[in-house]
Amino acid sequence: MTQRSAEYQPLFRPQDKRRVLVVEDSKTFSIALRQMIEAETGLKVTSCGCLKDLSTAILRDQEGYAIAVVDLNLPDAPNGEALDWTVSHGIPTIVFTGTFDAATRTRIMEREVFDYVLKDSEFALGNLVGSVKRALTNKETRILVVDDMTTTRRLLGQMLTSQQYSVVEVGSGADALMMLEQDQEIRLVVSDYNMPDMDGYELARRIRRRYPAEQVRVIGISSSTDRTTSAGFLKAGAHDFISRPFVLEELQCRIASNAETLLRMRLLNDLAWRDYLTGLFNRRYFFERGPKMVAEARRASQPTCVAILDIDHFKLLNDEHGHDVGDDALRIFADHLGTSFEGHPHLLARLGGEEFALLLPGMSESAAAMLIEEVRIGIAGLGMPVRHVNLGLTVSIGLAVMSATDSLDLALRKADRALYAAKQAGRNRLNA
Ligand code: GH3
Ligand code: MG
Repeated sequence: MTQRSAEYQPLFRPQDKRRVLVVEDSKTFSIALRQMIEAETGLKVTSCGCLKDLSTAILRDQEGYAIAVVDLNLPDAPNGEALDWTVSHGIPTIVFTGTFDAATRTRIMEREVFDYVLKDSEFALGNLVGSVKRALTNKETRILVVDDMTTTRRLLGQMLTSQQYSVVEVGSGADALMMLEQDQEIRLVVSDYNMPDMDGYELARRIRRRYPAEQVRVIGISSSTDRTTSAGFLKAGAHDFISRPFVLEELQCRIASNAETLLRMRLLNDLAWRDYLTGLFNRRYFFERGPKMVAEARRASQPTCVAILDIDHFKLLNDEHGHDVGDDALRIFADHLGTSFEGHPHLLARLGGEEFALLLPGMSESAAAMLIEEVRIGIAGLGMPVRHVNLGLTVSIGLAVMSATDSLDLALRKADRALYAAKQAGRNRLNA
């Protein structure tokens, strides 16, 4: 089974500045929605009670609206005009409505809305907030659509794009396997059954052989009326099946439930493998993934370097500014390290406290020393401002190049000895 080299990215992203637009004339609903959405998504809500307010809100918009929640019946817009406004301004929209019939459904569906939620029970608000959260997280799920028929492929791609997913399309099973190799962010494959080079079953089987289910899930689709088609897909390792022509709500729900399972798995992985304070990998992941990266480099006859980075006089910093500032400093320092090594194959982890480990596979000692030295000088120059106070933070680093037989453990001990010498020699320096 292939271990995809893409690392799990943490779900928490830099602060999203966009707002959520709520267009609702009932004050009670509007206030409750604002409170729930702000508490559960962390995004600020702009509330509008009528179409006039909505047009002003759209004109004044600075950061963009991530999603709009729109009531179909407003005092100055009784026929869903507010929905036309948000949709025509390219804002993904969830309809929140008390009236629902076949004609309303058709109207809503024609606008390619993200979702609709009925105000028909005490669960309505919870359902709506759930839908808002999905609209915000769906872009985290990249879906590969596989179908040799361009028109049907495009149509499905478009449906998924309006569901805010990140979508990639290919026209054959072979292209799908190649795309999965190239684009390690793909998590869900939605494949047609009938394709000339390889049918959907075969593709599902090959995907299952190469990737574990927590990395890539497969959903089969077919217009066949033969019910054994769905069974065939499931037997071949697919997780779900959707019949064509699609009932939009069914498609949405099935994709959403698979995407949610993937996100939950990722959250669990994050809990097991990430450090809670900095979001970097933890010691456990470093020793789980590190030896595999070393082995890959050895197979390619390339060297690997290991470094330990330890913040200088961190205890003093805690004593002087308090533990909370110390925590902030660790977060900012970790972010800085993360960005500094982007673009180079590497594995960075917080070993514990103010100590970080760095693995640089395929890099010679001189190249590693040059790269790390640049980072060290950058940190010393920056001084690490936290809460407007320049902490004057510096870092000492021990570097070791791995011999052909060194275990990761041994290489880290060598790096640790070099680090000790760097501290003895006066700190704020790299020692190899
Ligand atoms: P040196 O330059 O020799 O490395 O000295 P130091 O003070 O950095 O190292 P020492 O090992 O003496 O102290 C490390 C301090 O880091 C002690 C501990 O309280 C603090 N620390 C460890 N983990 C955390 C954390 O998660 N948050 C904060 N704020 N402090 C932490
Ligand atoms: Mg220290």
